[in-house]
Amino acid sequence: MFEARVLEKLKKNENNFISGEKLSEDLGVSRTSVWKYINALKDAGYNIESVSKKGYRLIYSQDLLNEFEIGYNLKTNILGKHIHYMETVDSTNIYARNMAIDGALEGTVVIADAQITGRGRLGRSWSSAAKKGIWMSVVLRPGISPEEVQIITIGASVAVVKAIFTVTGIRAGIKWPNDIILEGKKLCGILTEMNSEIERVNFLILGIGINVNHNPEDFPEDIRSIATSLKIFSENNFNNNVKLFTRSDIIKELLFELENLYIKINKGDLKEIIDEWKEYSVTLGKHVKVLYRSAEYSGIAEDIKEDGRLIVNCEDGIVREIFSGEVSVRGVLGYS
Ligand code: BT5
Repeated sequence: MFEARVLEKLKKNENNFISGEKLSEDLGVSRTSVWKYINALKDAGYNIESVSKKGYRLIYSQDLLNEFEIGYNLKTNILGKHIHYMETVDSTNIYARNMAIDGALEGTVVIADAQITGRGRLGRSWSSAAKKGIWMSVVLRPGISPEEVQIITIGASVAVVKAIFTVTGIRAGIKWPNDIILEGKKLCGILTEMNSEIERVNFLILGIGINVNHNPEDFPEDIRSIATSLKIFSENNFNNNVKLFTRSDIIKELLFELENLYIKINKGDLKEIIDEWKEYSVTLGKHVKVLYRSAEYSGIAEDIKEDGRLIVNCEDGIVREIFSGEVSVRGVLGYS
């Protein structure tokens, strides 16, 4: 049995011993129960030392993911108040959608250590290696119309970049509409799926995949040259023995940033989101190639509108407004 109260006591005393007697007194349970709880925590992956006459101590347990780790010191009021963690799932987006249909509260977070059939946009797949990344979906019920949904993806990409910077000091860029990139390679993808009526959004599933602790060989061969992780970037740039990043720290900061975003969207404060997006954009001002159905245009990406449309001044003299989902954009020189 996973007992959060025991874990909390051990965490507050991390690296110091706390006696079984004190734990049993503080928690009002028997010494045998304490012993069982400790064993359950060890089974869940925590590194706990037990020494007779001294008691138990938690030794730094690297990058464990579970409801407790995400909920501990979480700074949000709406997002992440309900967390559903699984070791493995087909896709967190599918799971979250089913929970939302069954009435899951807004802000419910579904997260897994591994996805078997992680999904990208337009039927593409998302590689989700076990324990290497953040594979997470959030149930949202915003008061917006279906045409406005694009702003959620735009804003979420800003939230991802800010959260990664706060926790790791690494500054990623945003490639329109929803790719987060580092050194021209994809670090994170966002998939927003909607359940709506004609004028009203019932709920949104905001799915976010971030590559965190991958080594190059953790990616399938066909995407190894276009994908990167925070660990790969750090090894390339800081030239040291990079420790693993703690995914729960990034998740907590991300939920905090997403909540700020969500509050702005519900207030209709879209300009600020777009301005921040522009600050992190690696697309604006670049020569891009737009593939739309069977046609192809080249031009300069000049601006982004409040509804998320990209304005491209094309070489044939026409200024086109591009919606995501209709096109894919690639810099003519390389991926970014
Ligand atoms: C995306 O699609 O970028 C959206 C990815 C969303 C993934 C999250 S994980 C949690 C949630 N649950 C899900 O099932 N999905 C969401 P798109 O723009 O279509 O990009 C997909 C393309 O990116 C693939 O065709 C590959 O080329 C590439 N790709 C696949 N896995 C990748 C990875 N781990 N890192 C970088 N690139 C990847």
